[in-house]
Amino acid sequence: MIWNDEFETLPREALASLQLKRLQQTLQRVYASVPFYRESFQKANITPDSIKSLQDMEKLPFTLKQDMRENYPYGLFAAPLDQIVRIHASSGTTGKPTVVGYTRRDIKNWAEMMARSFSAAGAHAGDVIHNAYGYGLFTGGLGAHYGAEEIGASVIPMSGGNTKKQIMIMKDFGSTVLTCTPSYCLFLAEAALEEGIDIRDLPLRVGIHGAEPWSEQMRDEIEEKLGIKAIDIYGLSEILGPGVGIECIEAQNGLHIWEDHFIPEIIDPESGEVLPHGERGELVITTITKEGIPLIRYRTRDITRIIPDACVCGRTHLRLERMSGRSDDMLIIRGVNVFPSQIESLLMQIEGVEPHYQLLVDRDGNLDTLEVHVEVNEKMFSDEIKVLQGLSREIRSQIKDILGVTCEVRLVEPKTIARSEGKAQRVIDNRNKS
Ligand code: DLL
Repeated sequence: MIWNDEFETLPREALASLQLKRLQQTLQRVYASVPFYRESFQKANITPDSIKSLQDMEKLPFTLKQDMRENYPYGLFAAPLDQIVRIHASSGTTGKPTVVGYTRRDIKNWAEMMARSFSAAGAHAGDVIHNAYGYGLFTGGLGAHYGAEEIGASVIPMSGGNTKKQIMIMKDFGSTVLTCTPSYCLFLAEAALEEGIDIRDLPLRVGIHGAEPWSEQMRDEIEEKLGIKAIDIYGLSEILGPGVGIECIEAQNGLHIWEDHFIPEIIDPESGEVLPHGERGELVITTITKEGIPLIRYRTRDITRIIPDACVCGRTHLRLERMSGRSDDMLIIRGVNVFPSQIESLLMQIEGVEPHYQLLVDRDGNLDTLEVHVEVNEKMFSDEIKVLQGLSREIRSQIKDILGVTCEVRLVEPKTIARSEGKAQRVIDNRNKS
């Protein structure tokens, strides 16, 4: 179902003129109230009035995560604190977290975008939404919560953790929609089986998964193991939180990005040049309705492409292809660029392998080494050593043939790779540690 017919199916031309109007208002706002933007526009020799068309956007400087860190905590806010009603933060791997603030209207818009997202995934009033995204500074829990309430569903604010209880509640309360990271979803299914519960027998119908990269093969695995439709949802705290974009259940092919609130661009991450629709590169987003912390041409580091074709669902908003990784997650192993998602896709196509893996990168002298730890299923594990050796040789040679990098493969027992209640840690890179 389409939640907001008027805006979600706006003809492209009307959408573009709405975007331009809102972009110009946003530029005026940040120029007037955020010293960082006034300075960066001045350096680029522009004022908000220089932007007369959407094409002119290329003149605007990029905003980086680093800029948010340097203006920690409130330096990029475009509204005074007495108008900020919520603060979230994302913990980076290094240093201080990135802080974002929402005005009352921002929260309303976010709930609306999450309501659109739930509807696109096929959820509606009457659904019992089991929300296992973490509540707290992380945007996942509260972001999904407000959207679930907006559509009139009954939301269970589970948050992450306490897996046994999650399973009991899911069964007893008759949850029909599950929201959590894709890796935690598989963990839940596995833990349920240990309790003698097959999630396929429960009323659960849809899973809405995001916050970390996952592959089409992992989707198949989730849909098979839980007996549900698994929908990809994208977002990042700097821009909003969950609900920047989502797949529609009709196509399950590309994530509609809510273009009346955001302008997406794809750039070459090396040169910064804008790429035409269809080409893969780094996603850059400009917010055009946010008041608390509007961001101009924010470099997400996420790699995707714009799918320019119209979608069968009738929404006119552009679709982004499933994120294929982050430009800063790209591993360079002996000069070869490798995205963890490529290894995941490859592993998931091999019989006997479970969707739990970890990549260990290290250095031996001057040489990078890659070790792929991957779980095999019970059946495979009980097989003869010869069979296991054959399997590990097959994985090794596929990685070599397809990605061009030599690695060691270690097959490990089922359930030995650490499970996460939030984002899975797929890569351990020890190269920079002495
Ligand atoms: O992860 C917000 C969110 C919560 C999205 C719940 C979806 C569901 P951050 O913690 O700021 O925000 O992390 C944002 O996570 O830049 C991507 O690299 C990654 N990411 C988020 N969704 C997806 C996805 C939330 N569907 C960062 N596929 C982003 C791949 C994703 N990566």
